[in-house]
Amino acid sequence: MNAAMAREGSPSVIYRKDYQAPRFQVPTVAMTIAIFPGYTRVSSQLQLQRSDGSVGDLCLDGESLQLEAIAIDGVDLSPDAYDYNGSQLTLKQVPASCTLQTTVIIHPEDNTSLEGLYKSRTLYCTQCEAEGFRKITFFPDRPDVLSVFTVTLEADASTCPVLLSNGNLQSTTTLDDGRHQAVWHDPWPKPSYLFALVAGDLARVDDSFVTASGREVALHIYVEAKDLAYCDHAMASLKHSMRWDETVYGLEYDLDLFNIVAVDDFNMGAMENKSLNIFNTSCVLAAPDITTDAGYQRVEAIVAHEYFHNYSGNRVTCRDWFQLSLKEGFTVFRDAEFSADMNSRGVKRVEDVTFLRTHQFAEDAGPMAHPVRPDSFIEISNFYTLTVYEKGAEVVRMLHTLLGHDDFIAGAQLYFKRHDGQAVTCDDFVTAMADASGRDLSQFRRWYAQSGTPELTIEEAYDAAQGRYTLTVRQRNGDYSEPLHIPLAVGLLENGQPKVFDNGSSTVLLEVTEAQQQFDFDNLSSRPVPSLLRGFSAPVRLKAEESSSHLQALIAGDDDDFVRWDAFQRYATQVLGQVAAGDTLDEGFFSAFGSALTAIKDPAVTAQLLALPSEEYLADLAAASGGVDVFAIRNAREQLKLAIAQRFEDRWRALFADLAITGPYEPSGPQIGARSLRHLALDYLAHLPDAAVADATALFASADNLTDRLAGLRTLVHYGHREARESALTQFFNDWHNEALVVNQWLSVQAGRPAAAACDEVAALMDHPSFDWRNPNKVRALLGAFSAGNPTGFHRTDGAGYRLLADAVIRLQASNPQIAARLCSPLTRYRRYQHGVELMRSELERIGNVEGLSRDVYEVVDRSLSQ
Ligand code: B3K
Ligand code: ZN
Repeated sequence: MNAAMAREGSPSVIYRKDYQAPRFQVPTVAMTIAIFPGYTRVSSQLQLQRSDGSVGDLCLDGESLQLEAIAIDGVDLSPDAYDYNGSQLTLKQVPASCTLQTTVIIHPEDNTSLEGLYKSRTLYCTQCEAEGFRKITFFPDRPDVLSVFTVTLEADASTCPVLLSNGNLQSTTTLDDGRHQAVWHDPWPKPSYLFALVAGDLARVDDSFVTASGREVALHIYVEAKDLAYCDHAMASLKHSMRWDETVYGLEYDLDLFNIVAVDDFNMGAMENKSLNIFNTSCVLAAPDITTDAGYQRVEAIVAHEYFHNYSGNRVTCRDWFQLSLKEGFTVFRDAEFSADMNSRGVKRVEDVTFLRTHQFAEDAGPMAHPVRPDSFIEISNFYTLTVYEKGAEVVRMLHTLLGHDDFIAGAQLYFKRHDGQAVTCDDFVTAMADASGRDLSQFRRWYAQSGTPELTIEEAYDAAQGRYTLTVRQRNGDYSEPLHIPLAVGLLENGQPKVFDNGSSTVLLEVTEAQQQFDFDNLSSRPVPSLLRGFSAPVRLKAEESSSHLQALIAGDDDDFVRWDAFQRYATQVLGQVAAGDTLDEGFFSAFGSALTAIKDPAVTAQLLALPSEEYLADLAAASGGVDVFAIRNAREQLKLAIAQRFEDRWRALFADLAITGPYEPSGPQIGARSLRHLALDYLAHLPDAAVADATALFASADNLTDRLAGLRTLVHYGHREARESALTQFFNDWHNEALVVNQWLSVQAGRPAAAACDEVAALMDHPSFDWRNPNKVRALLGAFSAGNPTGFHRTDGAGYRLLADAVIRLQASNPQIAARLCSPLTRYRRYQHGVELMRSELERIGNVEGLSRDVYEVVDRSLSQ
């Protein structure tokens, strides 16, 4: 514990090892939720059954509820029969089987945490995962209590004509005083975190889907009337997801209605509430002028992700929140495979690996490092992390790789069948995989328990006389001594060509299970070049031979998209080192670059190949070897970009001209690929003095879609002179100020300008009428983009960037603790930098000293200061 923060009443730590099964079950719940201006009355009837059949105390969660009435089996309780301390309600001597009735008042209008029932603009909506239901009513608010819910909603009919909850609509009734009521019943038992309601004035898009067995499911997307034209892409994505889950996993939707509702103020992307998914508008609305290419793909992926949760999460849920990756890791794996099937598999894999290596690896090396299945937490909201989601998905992917597709699907089907309607653990998931495949996965389970990124060192040897090639593999797992079970997919290039193995493929799977292990390959007449970790078969840091000849051979001849891309990244990283050291640059790199630039098969692949490693990724590499100097990283990267722009200026110009799309905008693979390479060309050209201003201005002015318009704007703002920058920004805002999602992009482009002055501009934008502290999208677009995506601005040497962020965290920590805690993370990694360490630390201390600091922020700050 950090001394500065140790104080009385510090939030307590919850441990996985302390798990106890619930004492009471709640088979059914009936709730009436009556919404009035300024307050809402919630009456609940819980059917309670004590698991061991005895009489005893009952403890229910309830956060800041105003209790109006409480009764058991219709008899009001006297004040000495219960105790409510503001977060827990304790009832004495409760019968083994009874009905508890409570009535409470809550105030959604004042709920700025966006957890529980709250108001987003004119709309009432809920977010209950993980522990928001306790802000609505008294309940055992834990995922292993599953109940059948019947929900009666009441509200004013003119302001809230739409009343939605989970399951099927049973009845609607007109009441007195212009009010009305709807009754919803969800036949599937579910934990409280999947409860949802929506009340407001919404328009709706209708469609339907016929399941494999011939049932018709009504599909509705609810949005504000002004957004009705923006729902087609989400609807198409939903239907594709439903079909895909039937085809690949044999899973059919299990109700006759599926609703999606879009809300403006939302802490994350979306939420998988049973049959009533609630989405951040940014993850559901799509149209060429308001959505980028990446945005279209994100909508598709998130719609799929939430839909897939209907089985991986809802039908089979988590026993406790330590098991979060059970549903999240698995569902991210499922949505990634869906996106790979819908679009380009190789491109998707490289995108995901880039994201993981840049952000999850950094998390795993920082103060918030934790295993995929954490052992303890103070606030569960802090553990919706890249480790639980993305590394968790990699762990599931490794199972898929080790078992093969058919056995993996058999394992998944066994898991869904065996545990339908249950709340289970990550161990149960692996057991189903082991049982279905007959594989021993006992060592594999360590992936769930050990934090940090494993390091795999591979050495090679060739015995020409025997024709034998040997790979020696060593694994290191930080402080852990027990080796992991690592699938290592390998290929060999013989004379520049991928060798075809006895299995008929150019890949063999090696299973690394020991700290050090050797693998022999025989009958090789010449020394091969190894193609390692094909498809990024395990989430590890790979250390292997990196001579230019090796890298060149892989770039020229390998047939694995990931390995070719990774070889380019390694090569570029080496050359960036040469730039930084003032050494002569490796000509081989430029010739590999030139070849890739002339022989283009798939522009999307080429664009990924020829984009230099990001500053953030380079920072992660530097952190592992002596400390990060963000300015040195940027300088080297900009210099190399200039060199590349100069050498290939003609080619970049030709590409910029040739890749222009003449037809109407489509978010299709070929168009997205062409645009991404074209924008890369513009980005390189922008490094030539003033050369790209005309191109960027023309692109900005003539664009018929946001992707092009934003590429033009970003180039002008990041590389143009002041006049060009300001006039483009003014025009963009004037044209799009009515589209909130587009304004977010406008904020992000400015927050990302790589200059010390960006800090002052961000400060000024916080006072701009379009900025809104209550709206997480705005906070992320401005402060998130600045602190996590603009190293030059954020790390400016006078510490103003750190101060700005700390001020924002302090301002938000009480009103929206979740967003405040997330916002902190760029400060928490202060130890990895060569500069600014003390400045960052003192800002963290300033946050830590705030009186009554929220649990969320406390945990993040305390962990970073006491690391
Ligand atoms: N399950 C939700 C995340 C809830 C976050 C709560 N703090 C969205 C998702 O992963 O699908
Ligand atoms: Zn999820």
